[in-house]
Amino acid sequence: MTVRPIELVARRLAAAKRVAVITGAGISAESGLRTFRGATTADLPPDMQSLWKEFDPATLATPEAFARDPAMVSKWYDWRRMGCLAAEPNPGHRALAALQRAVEAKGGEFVLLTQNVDRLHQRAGSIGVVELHGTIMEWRCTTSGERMTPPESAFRTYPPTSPFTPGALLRPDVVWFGEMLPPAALAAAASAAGSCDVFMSIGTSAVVYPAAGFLFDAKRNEAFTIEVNLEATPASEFVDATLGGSSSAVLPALVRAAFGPGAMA
Ligand code: BJW
Repeated sequence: MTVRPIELVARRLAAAKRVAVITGAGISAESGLRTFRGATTADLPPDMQSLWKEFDPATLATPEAFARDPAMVSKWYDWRRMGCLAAEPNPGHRALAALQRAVEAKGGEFVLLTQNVDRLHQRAGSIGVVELHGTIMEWRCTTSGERMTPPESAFRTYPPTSPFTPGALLRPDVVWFGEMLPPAALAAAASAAGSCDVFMSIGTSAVVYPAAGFLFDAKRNEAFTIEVNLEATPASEFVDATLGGSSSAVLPALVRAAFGPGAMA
């Protein structure tokens, strides 16, 4: 009898003592948040249309873009922050929180690494999430580095000024291209990738480093590697199992197959 990939993966997950997961923008797509690559402009408000027509989102995620036009970049990030606040976690986020509970309930270790800045994993119940690219929910002073959580309404002016240092600005506490990832997050990710039995890569195009490299580190350490995505990525040919489809459908089915229907309750 042929074992379907989901059953094979479920068996591996159920047997694993240490599980590490990395997520990308795809897991939040069904919460209504846009991914970085392959985006369309149809659902954008009129004052943001030109931004997206003129720029690839990835080209706005640089310190150079912020230095050149802090008003435009901070407005774009604040618009995205409003979108994150309005979004709700979807069944994919909830399934990973359930997976963490199931693994930890049997004495195992679970680490969730995310490239996402939206905090939807935490709102779905995941604990100890490692934010590799920071979070849009906090902003920091461009001079002192002090952080704050802005109110749940848009800033009144762009760029927002820092309450910490006269004359300084606030910027989102995210990691832009060319910037270092938070050292503690990097260390946690390296440790998880180096010690897990199962490593899952979910909803990421697997092109941005160093995040994309953790799957290969895990594979070198003989972890069983799994990809969940709508499309093939540069990682696809290297993983041990591919679960094609939307993370909001695949992940709940996987958690039920591994730990029983009650695991998603
Ligand atoms: C679904 C789905 C559904 C849709 N279900 N799936 C080694 C080689 C080459 C270059 C480098 C390297 N090491 C470092 C670099 C440079 C650079 C880099 O990686 N460049 C490459 C792009 C070429 N990396 C960096 O600069 C990093 N810093 C660093 O390395 O510091 C040291 C250093 C300093 C100076 C010089 C050199 C080194 C920092 C990277 C920071 C990335 N920041 C961003 C923005 C964060 C803030 C923000 O949110 O705006 O992070 S860019 C953007 O891409 C964002 C994301 O986290 C990241 C990854 O994107 P992700 O999550 O994969 O999303 P998408 O849109 O790409 O893919 C979505 C996927 O979901 C698709 O596959 C869909 O099919 C799928 N999907 N719906 C399942 N329902």
